[in-house]
Amino acid sequence: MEKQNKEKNFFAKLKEGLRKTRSGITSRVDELLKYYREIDDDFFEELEETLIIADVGVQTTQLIVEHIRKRVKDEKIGDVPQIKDLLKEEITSILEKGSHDISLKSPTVILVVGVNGVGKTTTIGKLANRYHNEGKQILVAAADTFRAAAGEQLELWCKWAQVPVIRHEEGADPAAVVYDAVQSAKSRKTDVLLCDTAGRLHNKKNLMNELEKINRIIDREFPDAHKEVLLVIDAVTGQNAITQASLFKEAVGITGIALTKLDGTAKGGVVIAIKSQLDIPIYYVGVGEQMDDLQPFKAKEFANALFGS
Ligand SMILES: Nc1nc2c(ncn2[C@@H]2O[C@H](COP(=O)(O)OP(=O)(O)O)[C@@H](O)[C@H]2O)c(=O)[nH]1
Ligand SMILES: [Mg+2]
Repeated sequence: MEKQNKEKNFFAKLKEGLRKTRSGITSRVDELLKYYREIDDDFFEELEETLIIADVGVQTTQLIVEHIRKRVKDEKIGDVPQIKDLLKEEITSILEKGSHDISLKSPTVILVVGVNGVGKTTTIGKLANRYHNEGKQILVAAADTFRAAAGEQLELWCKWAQVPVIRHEEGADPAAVVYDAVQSAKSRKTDVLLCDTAGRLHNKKNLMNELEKINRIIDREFPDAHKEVLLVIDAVTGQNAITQASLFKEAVGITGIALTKLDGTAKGGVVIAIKSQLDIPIYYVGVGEQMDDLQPFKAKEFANALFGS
């Protein structure tokens, strides 16, 4: 019963987090369905426009609309409201394709990367709390040593989550922090080591070199650990997120994505673009600034929250 309540709250929260996107996509689709008497070219054009405005991306929108057009023709669909079901099915199938959960077999190292301000530190705090509550031994490495404030912010989150942090002085070598954290994780029998990193993109080459070095240290010093590289992207940045992902993918090989700030945008359609254009699973979505505002991404649930069911 309690589990059921929790799941219900989860879904309500996701739905609330998607409020702006719902009014961007769903309300506009509903208007279209009311306005049009038949499914013609104008209808499809407006449907396309609606999806592009919600940041589903031109390429992905065309793919979706093409599929719907084909199904309308093949299945002789003439009933306008039925389009909503088709749309939901198409979106669900894109979101479901190749998706899987993060693997947390013990020990696991999660290297968290992404540009400045996307929500890396916040996401680590939320994850540390979630995994700690699941009974796992957690350790966090404060490898964003660029500003002292970054380490302080992380320490605060970890205090709330009641998990230990390895932290060096401001300006220290981030790879040395990770090195220390790995040794400590091995001796403490940590289940999950979460590594925060800096994201200063104005010095792209240095940042990528730094991340590659950290990545190598983890591989060399902790070969028995399962490794995940979690790319954090901010839904508000829209299509730019796709460019960021390609950049990080090349440098450190992303295994999964956490998409934050879905609550802050009407352009949450970017989830669909990301899933369709990058062959990377989405592990988590962020729908607010509080500790429990990070949810595992579930394709069906997400589509339901988007289209209301
Ligand atoms: N509304 C909202 N804000 C978020 C979310 N995730 C992070 N933030 C905010 O984004 C800002 C930057 O986060 P931070 O973790 O410092 O980013 P970092 O530079 O990547 O480490 C902070 O003000 C966070 O509270 C989210 O899912 N929703
Ligand atoms: Mg940070």
